[in-house]
Amino acid sequence: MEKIFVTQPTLAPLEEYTELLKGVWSSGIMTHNGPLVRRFEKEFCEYEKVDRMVAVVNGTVAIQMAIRALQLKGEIITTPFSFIATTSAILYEGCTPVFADIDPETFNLDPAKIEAAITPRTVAIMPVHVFGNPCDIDAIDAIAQKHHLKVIYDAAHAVGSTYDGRALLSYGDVAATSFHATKMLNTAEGGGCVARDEEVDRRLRMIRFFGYNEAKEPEIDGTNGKMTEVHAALGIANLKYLDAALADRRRKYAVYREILAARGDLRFQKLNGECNCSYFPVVFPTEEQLLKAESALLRENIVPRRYFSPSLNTYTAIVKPAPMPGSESLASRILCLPLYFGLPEETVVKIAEIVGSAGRM
Ligand code: T4K
Repeated sequence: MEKIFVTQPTLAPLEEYTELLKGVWSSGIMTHNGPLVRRFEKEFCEYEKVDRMVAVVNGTVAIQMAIRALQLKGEIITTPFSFIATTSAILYEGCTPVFADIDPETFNLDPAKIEAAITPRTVAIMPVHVFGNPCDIDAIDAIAQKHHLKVIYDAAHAVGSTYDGRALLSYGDVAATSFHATKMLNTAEGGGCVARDEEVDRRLRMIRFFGYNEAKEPEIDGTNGKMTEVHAALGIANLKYLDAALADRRRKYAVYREILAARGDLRFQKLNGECNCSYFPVVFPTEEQLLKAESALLRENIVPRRYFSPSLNTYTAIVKPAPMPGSESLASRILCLPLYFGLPEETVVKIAEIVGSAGRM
């Protein structure tokens, strides 16, 4: 029996990708902000209706570059319920991550907890739109304005989500997204920064290219964050299928919800806007019940994932210990079920039925 993984990349037909590669082969332009990178940026902006996007090597570097472009030095308030990259990017840029706890309903940072974590050293807030679910943007904006803080959204999961009729990526001083193979839109490895300000966008473009300005003089301490033409070609090809992938995930998400709601003791993420439904997280009453459901799925060769466990504040080799009861409790009880374009609907039903009947008290 073939294994069913938590996700699979959404890929355009191979011929559509190779067609784009013909131009790369004939021109020999592989990288350095070539025509396909520029085209990917343009088409992505048109799709998301954002003014600008800087395509980079991956989502982690996108966050690092956002911190650098905003010239931040100090404490950045962030969520403990995320992938390690959110915290490690802050540390990598020489800043200090300070955790605030989450809203257990939306899984996103709780604005009240953000405000309580502010100190004289706080320079920014870095919330995550967890699983593509919009953060409480209005409350976060109000706190940022009141305390003169920058906001970088870790928008790794946010492509295709909207809030108040606008792309989720359009919010924040910078929104840093990921085009990793497992994301809604993929370039195999890749990421992007959407900056509100033209000047920040200019700095991002310099940082991506060793810190060089238009005259090829180093104006800023940069890095090599360039996306290649081969990766951009994949992004262009896959972008055409994003609408279909979004509709497909939303349909399967609804099927999961309907079947699993019947079990009565499971909780689901409270959505705060138009979520892309890129993941299907389900919260069990106890970790023991989660483990029973996970074992039942694994016996059928179905591989769910415990995103995000453990809670990042428990990684005390890299962060200062600080209890985060809301995040720790959620992290111990949450399981993401397989959800991707091409996953047959009868498999969704089968998975939901296994979880629906596994280890109920
Ligand atoms: N911020 C947040 C909130 C994030 O979630 C992430 C990344 C980042 C920042 C940083 O963005 P990047 O620097 O990665 O662009 C995965 C991804 O590696 C990672 O991108 C993602 N978040 C994280 C949540 O999940 P793993 O350890 O789960 O990956 P892996 O290899 O176990 O893949 C999961 C499943 O996907 C596999 O079971 C099969 C399938 N898969 C995977 C790959 C790599 C494929 O079908 N094809 C593939 O090529 O981390």
